[in-house]
Amino acid sequence: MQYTVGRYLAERFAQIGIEHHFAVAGDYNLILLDELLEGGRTKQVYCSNELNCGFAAEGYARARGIAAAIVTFNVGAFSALNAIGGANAENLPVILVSGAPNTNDLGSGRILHHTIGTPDYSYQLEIAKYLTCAAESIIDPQQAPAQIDRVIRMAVLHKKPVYLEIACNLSNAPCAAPGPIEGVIEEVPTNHKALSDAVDAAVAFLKNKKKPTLLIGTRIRSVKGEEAAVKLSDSLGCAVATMASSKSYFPESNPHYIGTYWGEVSDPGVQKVFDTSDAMICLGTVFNDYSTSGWTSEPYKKEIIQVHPWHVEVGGKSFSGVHLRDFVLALAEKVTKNSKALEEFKASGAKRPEIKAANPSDALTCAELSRQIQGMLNPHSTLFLETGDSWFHGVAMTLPKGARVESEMQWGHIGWSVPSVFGYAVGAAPQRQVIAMIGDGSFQLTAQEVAQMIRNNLPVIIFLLNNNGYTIEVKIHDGPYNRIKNWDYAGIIAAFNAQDGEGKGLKAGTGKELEEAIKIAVANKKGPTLIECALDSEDCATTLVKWGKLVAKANSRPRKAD
Ligand code: DPX
Ligand code: MG
Repeated sequence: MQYTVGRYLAERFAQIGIEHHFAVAGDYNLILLDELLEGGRTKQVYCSNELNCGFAAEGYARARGIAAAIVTFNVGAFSALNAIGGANAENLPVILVSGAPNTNDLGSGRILHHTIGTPDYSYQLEIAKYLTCAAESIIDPQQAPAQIDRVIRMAVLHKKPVYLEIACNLSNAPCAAPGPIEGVIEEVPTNHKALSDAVDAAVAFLKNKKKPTLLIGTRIRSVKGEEAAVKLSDSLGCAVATMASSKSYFPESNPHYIGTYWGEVSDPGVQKVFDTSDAMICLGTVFNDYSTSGWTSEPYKKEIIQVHPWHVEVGGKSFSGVHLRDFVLALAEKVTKNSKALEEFKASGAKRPEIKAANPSDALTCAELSRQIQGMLNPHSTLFLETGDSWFHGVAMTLPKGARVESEMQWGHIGWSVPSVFGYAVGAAPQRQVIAMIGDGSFQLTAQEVAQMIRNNLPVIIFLLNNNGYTIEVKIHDGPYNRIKNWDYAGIIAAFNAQDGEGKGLKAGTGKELEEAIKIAVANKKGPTLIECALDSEDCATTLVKWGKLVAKANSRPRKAD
């Protein structure tokens, strides 16, 4: 078979596990979409707009490890780039492919549609370079295979998004056939000298420490270090906590697990154990203003062992070329058991407060909503937590083994979860139960993507927390801008269904109504079910109020005098 640029790309997609790619059509990418389809090895899934297309790919990457989104020039790509920034922040390899001007127009001085009206079309590539770890413009079919392979390699190695633009007259241009995929995706091996020196330094650091602890951060997932962390905790016997953004990245059923470390809003008893630990081992952690509750807890200011995806810092020395997983496994072989932190935690008797069942006919509260969602979770559940009060309810839940949580706490784009949960459901195994907690304000940004869940018969269950506005913002800094126009959220599903959809829209105003709605949602396997949950606008997690005040204080620090 004669390969073309588009078919070469399709073949590479199939070889790296991209069984579906997400797309919005436009005249700069139509031939490319044809070529991708004709290869027949990757399916096309359509989105309502390019922001959603980028986030759908981001969600697919959460389920499958890598994803692709295909968009048109400027008008499409610029919307998608927001989601690509998110994929970068969240360490998810997404390949963004944009159709681009015809090669005959390059350097011609002509003005093209969808551009800002200058004859220089290079600005999209330049912007993409800031947001990705590799960006290429294909203007010659002969060079296309090497360019495509280079961006894929960078995405796989760095677990970050990449960008390709393909001149619209080149997608069907003949090019070389793809060689073995191994040469593109093979991992770089850890450097043995750096590894053994890093492990020796860590063992020396831990030697006279009284209370080691293990903290799990977001980057552990992208480098597949989760099982290694369990081994290290077994050898060390210490207490383990996850950060809020890494909930579910360490099994909560494991006897070493004590809860979420989130500064002042940590799970009961966890902050004390970690703040008094003299040897925190931080695996893939990222500390920002949100995760430190407005800089009120800054664990990285202590002496710690900081393990990044590809380098380790310990005892005042930095070791590059050491893969997180290799370091953790090698350290697990050498550490001495020290269960002091875990014993101290157990002796404190601290545990997550149990939520008591509400009177079934009382007005629904967010506590009752949390309790019922907690009751639904099983080993096959994945719970998406949208930015807002949902974070705090989800983080406080106890997860059965195998249950996963997805959130986007670094980028924090409200509306992320609707398209991301769509993309995730496209990529997830059929037995996965996909659930999302989404605030009313967030939903209004990207609601259209529920229509794509309907189109693809995906049984996603959405809990729409209708508290009449931006409650998290109310707690950070209130004003009239935190009130939003109410929608008939459950009612929109009928509009999206039109003549052939199988989505369901339900309303719950009491605990009893919620219980009934959940039963219907669980039984609906032919499409999404949205349960609109009526909540009082002041009703939110107590941790949100506490955290909101701390973040507000950090945001309003006066400028320091010169
Ligand atoms: C904003 C946020 O209704 O959730 O639980 O009521 O807060 P809660 P909602 O979804 O409201 C979300 C709202 C407006 N953040 O409280 S968190 C600012 C913001 C953002 N992302 C984008 N624009 C604005 N995070 C894209
Ligand atoms: Mg709200």
